[in-house]
Amino acid sequence: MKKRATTTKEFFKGVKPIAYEGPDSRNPLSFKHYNPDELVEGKPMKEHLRFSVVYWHTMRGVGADMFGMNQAWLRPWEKGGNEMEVALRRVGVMFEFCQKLGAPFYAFHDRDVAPEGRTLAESNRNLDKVVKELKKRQRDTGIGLLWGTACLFANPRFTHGAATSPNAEVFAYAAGQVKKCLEVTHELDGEGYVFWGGREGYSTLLNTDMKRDLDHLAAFLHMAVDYKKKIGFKGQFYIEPKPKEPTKHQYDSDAAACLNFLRQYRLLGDLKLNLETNHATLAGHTMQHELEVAGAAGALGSIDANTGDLLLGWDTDQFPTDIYLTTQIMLTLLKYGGLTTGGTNFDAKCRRESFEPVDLFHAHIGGMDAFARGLKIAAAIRADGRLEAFVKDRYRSWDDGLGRDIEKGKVGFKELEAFALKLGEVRSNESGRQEYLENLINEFI
Ligand code: XLS
Ligand code: NI
Ligand code: NI
Repeated sequence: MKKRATTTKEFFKGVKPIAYEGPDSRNPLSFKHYNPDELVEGKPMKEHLRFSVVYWHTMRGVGADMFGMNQAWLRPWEKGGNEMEVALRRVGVMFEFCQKLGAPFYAFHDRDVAPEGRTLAESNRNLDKVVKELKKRQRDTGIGLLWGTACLFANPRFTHGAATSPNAEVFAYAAGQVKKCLEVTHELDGEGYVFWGGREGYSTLLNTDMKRDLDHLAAFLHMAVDYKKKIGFKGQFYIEPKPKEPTKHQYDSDAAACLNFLRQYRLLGDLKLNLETNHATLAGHTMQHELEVAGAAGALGSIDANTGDLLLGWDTDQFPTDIYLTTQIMLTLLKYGGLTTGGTNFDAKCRRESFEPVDLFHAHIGGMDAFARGLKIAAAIRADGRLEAFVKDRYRSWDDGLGRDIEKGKVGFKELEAFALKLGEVRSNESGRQEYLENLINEFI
């Protein structure tokens, strides 16, 4: 049998597989806290965290910003050959990176992995060629696809949105693109599929029929759900909230808005939420708030791990290094049973100034260590039990008597008025002890 010769060129020379060396190590290319097989609450860290590397920033980032739309970096592996040749070469780079990092998953947009052609048919053909290579590398390395998604925001045809474009032809084009991307995600055994409404919103209400836009967006998602069933794709669907940027307002503005939309259009059973820290803060919330909103609705699916900058007002997509943030995230994730189909997806990019390939390793290692610490700290807080006990005790008036009767729906306004009249005045209100609790958390950090 003739064996196909595989190119095993090494792109990150000088970087060995990143190993756990413990907190005393001074090696920047090692984990100080992320120890994949270490058990936390009886489960290996790697299964709690399910790290994922994104194609768009890590492979396709060029260091561009609003005042430098030009390509600030040209990675060594991007040099030489036509677009398709580079796309195929890049697959090897991506898998080498994930393998050396020890990331079990990756994620992509269709247009990150393969160049867009002159027609949808040509784009599909390009995609098929790269998918073959992706599939092969997945098989060779055991690295899996966390989720796929379609880029429905970069090409000028999507200037007015995709599913919410005022032009039905654009809707059709987007549907064709998502159909293909679902097939490809299925082919690659993706664990999920994400809908991020890049331009599904408006820049001015003067030219917008909001009701119609929302109906169209729901119709689009229903078609996707139908098609998913048709092809037998079992991955989880997610919707990713973001309030603005690139548009002034995006319909999927935050977790609560998404849940309301999904509920109104009877889609709640089919989609969970993929929550991103920088989107939460753009919406005026904390990431933990968004996770709690989703968790309470049984819709907590996956996270895009990054962070914004307090002094910059846009989606800067920085790598998360703040232990307080990762602790809060892990506290809520553990409370709701942890990640199952979802993962900790680094939708994050190096700063324009950090232009060397090795910076990609520093960035991901830092993010993984920050989450590992957050996980361990959250587990320690839970094992200690004081925080949970405090909250439970704060609500104790609901555990029996009056409170239990209210929760059970046994009493109405009439009975409660009678109770209040007899009571005269509420007997005691207790301190919320915010400062005490903040100190308590700091005991563990
Ligand atoms: C952009 C989004 C995007 C999605 C995938 O702000 O975070 O990267 O995660 O389309
Ligand atoms: Ni994202
Ligand atoms: Ni984002």
